[in-house]
Amino acid sequence: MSNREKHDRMANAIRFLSMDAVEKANSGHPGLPMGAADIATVLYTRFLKHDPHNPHWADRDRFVLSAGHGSMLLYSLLYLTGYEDIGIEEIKNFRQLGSPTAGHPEYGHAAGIETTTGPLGQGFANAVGMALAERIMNAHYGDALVDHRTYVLAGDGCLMEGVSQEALSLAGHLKLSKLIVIWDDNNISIDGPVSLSDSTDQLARFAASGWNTLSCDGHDPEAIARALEVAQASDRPTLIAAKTTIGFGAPGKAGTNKVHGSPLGADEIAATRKALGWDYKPFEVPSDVLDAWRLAGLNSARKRKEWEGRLGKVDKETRAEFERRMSGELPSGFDAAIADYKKKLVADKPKVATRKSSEMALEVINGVVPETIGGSADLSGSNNTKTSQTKPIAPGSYGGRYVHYGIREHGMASAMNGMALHGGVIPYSGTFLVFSDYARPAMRLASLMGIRSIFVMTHDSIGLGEDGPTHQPVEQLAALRAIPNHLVFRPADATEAAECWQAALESRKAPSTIALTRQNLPAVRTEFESENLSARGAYELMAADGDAAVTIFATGSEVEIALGARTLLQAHGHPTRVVSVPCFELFDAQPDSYQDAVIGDAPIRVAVEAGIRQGWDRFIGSDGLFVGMHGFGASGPYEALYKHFGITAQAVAEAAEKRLHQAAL
Ligand SMILES: Cc1ncc(C[n+]2csc(CCOP(=O)(O)OP(=O)(O)O)c2C)c(N)n1
Repeated sequence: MSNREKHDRMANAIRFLSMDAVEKANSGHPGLPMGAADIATVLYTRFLKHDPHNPHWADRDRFVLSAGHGSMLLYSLLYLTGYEDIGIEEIKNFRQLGSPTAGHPEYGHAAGIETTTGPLGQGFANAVGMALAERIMNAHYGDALVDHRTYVLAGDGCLMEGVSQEALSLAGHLKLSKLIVIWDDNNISIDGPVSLSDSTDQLARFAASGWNTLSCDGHDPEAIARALEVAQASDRPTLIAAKTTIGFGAPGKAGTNKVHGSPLGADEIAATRKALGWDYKPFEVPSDVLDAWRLAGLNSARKRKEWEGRLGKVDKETRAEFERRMSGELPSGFDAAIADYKKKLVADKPKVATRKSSEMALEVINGVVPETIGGSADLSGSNNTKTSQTKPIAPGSYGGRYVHYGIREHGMASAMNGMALHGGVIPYSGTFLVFSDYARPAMRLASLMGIRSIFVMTHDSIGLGEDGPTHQPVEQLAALRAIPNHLVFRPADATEAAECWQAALESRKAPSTIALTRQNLPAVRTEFESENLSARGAYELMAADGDAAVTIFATGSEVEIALGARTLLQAHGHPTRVVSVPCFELFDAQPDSYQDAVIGDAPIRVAVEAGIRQGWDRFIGSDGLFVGMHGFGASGPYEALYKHFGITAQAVAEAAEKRLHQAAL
């Protein structure tokens, strides 16, 4: 059999597994796997450095199927090359409940799925973060331990999404030369030809941002291999436009949108079997083809062993540190450093904005956790994400610890996810809380994947003042709290800021948002507590003098207001307790007995937060009092705004007293 015949049979195995699995599930996307089968076969048999039997090998190449709807392409590859998690039963159970072969690839379902994809463009932007993390780790550990590539298969949809522009311009700027994006250039999307909606010269667009750009016939294995070889030698990231026919091989539907996202149907499948000379039953991969694939799966085993040899030869300390970083464990000195710092804070009682408190905490953290990589979407001075340890990362120079992401919130958040997925680094980066809306699709995916991306969101309320309602978040805290598995922190002072950072870093399976103020706040925690009280989600900050008539719940900058209201109420003979609520999600994770005790049984419950009410009924009940925002903010000095919107100690005390009087009638 000629090499070409062998290649064709191997690629056809992907095509038939994909069309048969989609047919059996009666849903899915056969077009992309059929069209991109030649590209994938060349990549996985001749280029990708991976070891299906040691799938978590740190120095493996990463492959990202950005066009996640073509999930059967990835599942076929994992099965064929011998990944244990995906056997033929899993292929047959495509899209069934509980099967790792979900509708779109989901991180954590099976080894070899490097990220969750489906929302178009995300995978591409994740890959930029993976490629950056690789360079950062390489700068620390050298070629002997870290020297791998990141490959992406992207569709027209990925390239049309706005996030692709942010991702590609960042990658081009940073000269991430080990990033290779293969564009499945088939000119078809769901509505029909791409020409219905787009006429961009993609190669020119990428070239304009400093990419190496190539084109090839995506059905010619040698042409694909040549393009990949050129890409590997590039000093810039590479885009390969691989011309393909969607649904390649299906006589009646190839090249049309009919094959994009629905089963081909029995007749068309039979015709495709005939056209491609595939005389096998559904899900049957002939032994010569399966053997060839399994053999290809062993291609890099030697490289992996050599790498292990090199790892064994580096000094013990470096090796232990490399392994610790890749495992995601925090260094042993972390807790002690936070404890010492908290002691200092209760002595100093700094009156600073929590964005400054966050910077102060980061100064301590970055001193003991060398893998944190900071950044900002062009708001470094406002987000306070820079510390003395975080020198900038620059094109071709990756030894620093700070990424100037530019004004690219979405690309930033998605790249951070890629960095977290890559491992060895812990990404944190910031923008204004109101612009979390621009980053939200990636923040949601971080939650779905359960990864440790830490989003620093400053200017967290009307407290930012004069920039006005375009910049004043109102619904963003509630909106972020609505994302499952997302820790939303809003610390009240420097001690809580340190505790929230500690909890965020310790949260290995959920991302965090840390919402921080622009305005100064007094220290509300004045006694040293070794326990991380903020990690309880909510705790009694100040007890009532006597049986509580009122409980006031507050977060962040409004804790000061709650304490002021408590003073007023107590002066009027109403014992009042104050509960600080730095994180709803962590509170919900506490035992019922703890939650009941914190919520308490005071007859009047009030919540104060300079945002909308949504979510607060869980603390105050539907008949509770809420002092906060009921619409958009306004431009003005922040003290005037708090008065204007009625978020003051006076207003809280008056509302509670009114209720107390009503109750007494
Ligand atoms: C953000 C986002 N918007 C919309 C979709 C729905 N969608 C899935 S595939 C697709 C068309 C993609 O076209 P292309 O990338 O060319 O894939 P192909 O048709 O070649 O399979 C769309 C609109 C999505 N998955 N993600």
